Amino acid sequence: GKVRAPTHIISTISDDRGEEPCYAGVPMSSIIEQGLGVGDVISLLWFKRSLPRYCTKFIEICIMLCADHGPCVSGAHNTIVTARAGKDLVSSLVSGLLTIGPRFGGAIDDAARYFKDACDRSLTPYEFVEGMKKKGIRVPGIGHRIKSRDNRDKRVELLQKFARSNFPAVKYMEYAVQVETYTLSKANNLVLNVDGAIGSLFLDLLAGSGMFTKQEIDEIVQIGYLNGLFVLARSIGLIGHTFDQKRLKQPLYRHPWEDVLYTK
Ligand code: Q5B
Repeated sequence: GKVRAPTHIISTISDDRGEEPCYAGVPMSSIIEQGLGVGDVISLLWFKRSLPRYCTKFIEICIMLCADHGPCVSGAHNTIVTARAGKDLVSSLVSGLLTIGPRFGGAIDDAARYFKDACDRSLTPYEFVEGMKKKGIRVPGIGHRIKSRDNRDKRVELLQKFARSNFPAVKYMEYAVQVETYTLSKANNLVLNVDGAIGSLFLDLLAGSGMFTKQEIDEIVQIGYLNGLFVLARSIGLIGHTFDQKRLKQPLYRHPWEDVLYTK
């Protein structure tokens, strides 16, 4: 009989062996002919299924809203410094991407994990936030350097507005808002930030779309797919910052002495 040589790689998301590439079994021509967008491509390649239009639209809104947030944030700053050091596009991009983590942009997965656990266990916002404090963990998805109660993050409002009009349910988002109400009673800048809004709303997308089993949702949250949204989105801005610095022929960056506290 036929003997199948063992393979070194298993892959389940795409196939380029036929006449045209297929994403999760869907041929490229079908993706183009149906007029699908990047949200659909993400659905196929990350989630291995076609999601309803409101879900793919939500994904696209996340990408658009997180594409950039000015030159002063950690990622853009690193990219600008690297581009000005004469490095190439990929080096400038990855130096910015490497700042994405628990404090900057990479709190989406943890926000989803902690909000899901707390909401599923019916913890009150007080029990949840104070429990986190006892463990010495900052609530992921809460807090911002420049956004506050009086200077709300428009991106969060836009995401919430879209979800309220298009999602079947927004249970996790409402929970995150209750948590925000409690944290705002402690300090003005402890708002629900863009990471927290995406994390909680993606839980609602996963739970409410009827496209995922409970086990699949747990796996997505446990593996941590959602920071990928910020990484992908912010790459657009970081690439833009690289081109901007090159176009402006900016010289090598050196931080001014006056802005360093030299101390023993
Ligand atoms: N406190 C974001 O802190 C920041 C607390 C908290 C409980 C919290 C902080 C934080 C969780 C991680 C998170 C995503 C570091 C942020 C993003 C994308 C971005 C960025 C941009 C873009 C800001 C002052 C006091 C202290 C703290 C307490 C602070 N956060 N307590 N839970 N979550 N959040 N990151 O202002 O008693 O004085 O010791 O880690 O969700 O990254 O635009 O910039 O698009 O690019 O530096 O929007 O909130 O405040 O560190 O001085 O803390 O508040 O314990 O209390 P700050 P700190 P105490 S969105």
